Amino acid sequence: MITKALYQNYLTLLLEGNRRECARIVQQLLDRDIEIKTLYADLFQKSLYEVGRLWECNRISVAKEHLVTAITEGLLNLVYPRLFDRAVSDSGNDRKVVISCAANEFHQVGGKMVADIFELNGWDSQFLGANTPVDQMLAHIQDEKPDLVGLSVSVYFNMPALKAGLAAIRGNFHHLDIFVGGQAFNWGGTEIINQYSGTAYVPSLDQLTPLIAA
Ligand code: B12
Repeated sequence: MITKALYQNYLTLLLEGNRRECARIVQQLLDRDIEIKTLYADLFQKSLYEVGRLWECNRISVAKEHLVTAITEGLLNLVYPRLFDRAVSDSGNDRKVVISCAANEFHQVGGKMVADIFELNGWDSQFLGANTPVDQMLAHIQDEKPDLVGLSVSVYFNMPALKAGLAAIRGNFHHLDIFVGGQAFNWGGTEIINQYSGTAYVPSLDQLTPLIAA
């Protein structure tokens, strides 16, 4: 549903900082009932990865990268009516998931997308955002008693922070299922997951399905 031409047009507008036109494109896709996972992966994620590549080879500034991210975070909110419509029509499943970035992890878009996909499928999903200190996350889990906890890590140097988070959750909540994801795993780290029982690595939105259905 997202053609090459549409993607290229969107990317150009995004890099120009034209959020009005970007919003128009996204709204049109939503009006045509695009699958949310497709919108997230094939438009938002794909364009942000490209922006990261352009930034890495010095073809765009840090300021532009920030602008693009801020626009994308705004566009995610256009999905809200559909998110809660679906969640309400599914009348909820009484299951709760808490999703957070690891401590010191500032990349929050991916984790938010994951939270949205759970919400869309009738879960009560709580996204704690970037850089959540471990003690605060533990207190939140204690208060909310979720069925599942997800942790996001994008930069490889935050793997020790992820490990600390996993150790703390497992140490305090022995039977709580945990799932992790994010680009840091492109550089390794699955051996860390194997040290904590009941913990799974989920590489993409598509592969969330078994967890959502469980
Ligand atoms: C925007 C951005 C930032 C913003 C983030 C702001 C925000 N509000 O999120 C800011 C400016 C803070 C930032 C900072 C940095 N960044 Co940056 N950033 C990016 C950029 C351009 C986009 C990130 C993004 O939103 N991607 C889109 C989302 C949708 O993709 P995603 O995160 O992969 O999520 C998907 C999956 O991974 C998965 N997933 C993600 N989380 C989870 C969690 C669970 C539980 C599950 C199941 C799945 C899952 O599902 C998502 C949907 O499919 C990327 C480029 C890129 N390739 O992504 C670089 C990138 C991630 N950044 C990078 C770097 C190096 C940095 C800095 C170190 C730069 C610096 N020198 O300061 C800092 C680190 C800050 C920190 N401590 O975290 C590198 C990381 C490379 C590496 N080797 O680790 C990248 C890849 C850029 C590059 N090409 O080099 N960055």
